[in-house]
Amino acid sequence: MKETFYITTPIYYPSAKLHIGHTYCTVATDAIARYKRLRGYDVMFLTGTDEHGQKIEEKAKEAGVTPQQFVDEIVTGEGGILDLWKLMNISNDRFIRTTDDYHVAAVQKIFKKMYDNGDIYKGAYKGKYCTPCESFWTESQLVDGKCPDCGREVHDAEEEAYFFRLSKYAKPVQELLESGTFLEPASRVNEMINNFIKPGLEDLCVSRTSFSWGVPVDFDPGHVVYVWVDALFNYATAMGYMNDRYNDLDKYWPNVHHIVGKEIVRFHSIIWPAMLMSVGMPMPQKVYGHGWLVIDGGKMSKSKGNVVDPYVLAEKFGVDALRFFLLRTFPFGSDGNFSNELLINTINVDLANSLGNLVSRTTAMVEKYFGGTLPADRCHDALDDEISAMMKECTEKYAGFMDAFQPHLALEEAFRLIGRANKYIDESAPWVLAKDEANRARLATVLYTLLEAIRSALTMLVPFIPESCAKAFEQIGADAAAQAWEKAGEYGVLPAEVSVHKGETLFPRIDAAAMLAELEAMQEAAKKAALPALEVEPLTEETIDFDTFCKSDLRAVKIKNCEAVKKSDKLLKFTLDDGTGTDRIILSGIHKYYEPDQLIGKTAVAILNLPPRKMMGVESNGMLISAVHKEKGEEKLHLMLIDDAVPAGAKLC
Ligand code: ME8
Repeated sequence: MKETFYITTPIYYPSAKLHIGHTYCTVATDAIARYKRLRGYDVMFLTGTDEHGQKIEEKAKEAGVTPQQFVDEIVTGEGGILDLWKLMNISNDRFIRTTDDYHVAAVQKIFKKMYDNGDIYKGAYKGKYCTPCESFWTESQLVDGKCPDCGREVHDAEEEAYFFRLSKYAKPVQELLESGTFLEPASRVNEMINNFIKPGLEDLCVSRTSFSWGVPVDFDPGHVVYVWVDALFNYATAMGYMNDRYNDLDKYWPNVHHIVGKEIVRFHSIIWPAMLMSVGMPMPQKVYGHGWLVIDGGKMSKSKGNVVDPYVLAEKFGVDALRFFLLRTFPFGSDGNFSNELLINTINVDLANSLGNLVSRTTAMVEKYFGGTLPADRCHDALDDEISAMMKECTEKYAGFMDAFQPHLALEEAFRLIGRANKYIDESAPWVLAKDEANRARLATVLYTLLEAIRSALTMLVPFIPESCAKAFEQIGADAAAQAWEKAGEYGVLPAEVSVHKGETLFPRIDAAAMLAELEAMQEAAKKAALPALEVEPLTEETIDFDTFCKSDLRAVKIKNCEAVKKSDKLLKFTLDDGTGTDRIILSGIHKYYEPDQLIGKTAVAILNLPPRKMMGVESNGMLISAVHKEKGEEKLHLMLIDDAVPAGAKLC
């Protein structure tokens, strides 16, 4: 029987569309799951969505739909989370939604079980609550008076609530954290112990009465289960814990590995083990806390105008290139600074130049010198032995890194081999060998060695760029048997008379300047789209008395003439009939909105008793009244024009 390997991503909040940072975790987990399948494991890869909680309830209200409708749209709607994972070629075996009936019923049973065994009790909660994070905090946990997780404002909250005896589990959880490799990277262990366990674990508030979008506590109507209790148990209910929908718990549970972002390590490495201890479940094998993708050191967001939409990036660069970039560039345990320049550079250097060129040069030479099929004659030398030794060494090291959840280091091994193979082309100079018939066996050997090195590298790259590898395997003539992991480090696997099939360019080189300009234009458009459609200035709160208002001499004026002021691109000079019989000159900075001819003959409104003001050498005596507002951030202006039946000089009051 195959050994099992169970791996999970966090289940995502469908409170908004996902950005490229969310994609990072799922792509990494996918690469590890694919690698384990390649190694022959019986893999269970679970992902899903975490659909309850106050934030979702509020967002649904704002959108004027029910919470269920709201989450359905983001999870299953067009361009939603399910579509995104399909697009990104995510190979999950199961998908759980916490609104699934079987999960809801199971969470009720789990809650009751912990209540019955005395680990959940009723009390009253007073504390600081962070709505976006749905977390209560104590005063001492706040950072500068704000939520320690997200840095946002918290507010006082009090409610009757159920509590989980987290304090009871402080010692066994600390022992678990200190033993072996339950939590990685190791730096996160000290963080958890020093920041959370040593200051003293307090019991955890595990029910809410202030909103209703959650799993109801069935023995106490009005209470809903705290979203994190509901969410964490997804990993078990999706395997059949406390339900009949699935029956895989015994098979997969002992080998469960949780991949999570750093900000939710606390939930997974302290609260989760404590609750599992309470219900008598074995501990997971591992929690791995990866870093964050940031932009200029800060969080990603659409309002910053960043193109962080994975749909856009996948369309521009290709799914495989995007998957590759995420895992090649950033050490998995640390934060990484995302930028479009880095993305383009990684694709050009690693995929277009190193890998793409190696495949296209090699297959082109097999076609050019041998019509596409190598002859069986061989003539080996020490360089071939070096490549073959490296295939073995790199694949072994790669496996060690993948097993340790270090995809960036594993990829380094694949590219060490690719780099060596490119150098081997220059050292062997096939184009020189091709000049002499006597070198035919040596030339065939050089090309065969190259095909073997490519095959070995592709086997390592399959979990990261599966579709491109399938095409490249076809191009180098590697059948399914030659793609097996067991053969990855072996030399001599392709048939001696292997045939290549030169195909499309795997990774076209990207014109960095043009692409950056295109992305920048998109960013600007996104920024604009995020601005409010219409903005008017808030009303002035300060009042003025009636007499003060009456001091403003507002009059109807006829526009007799209008012309642009020389050397000014803003100012228009108006000659006005104000009813006195003497022309009045007013300058107005509205040329951006009107051509002079448009306004001649119209009736406008002006305030006349302002002190004279000189602009561009011309004296202005008053001000024309306009209406101003903003549309998508852009200032709009309408000159106040009134009925032409109103005579010049009529007072407005
Ligand atoms: O936390 N870079 O859901 P979520 C890297 N529902 N990873 C990022 C990221 C970024 N910029 N932004 C978010 C939740 N993530 C809970 C999980 S599990 C029982 C419940 C990661 O949608 C984040 O670290 O807010 C987390 O691991 C995942 O995306 C889901 O975040």
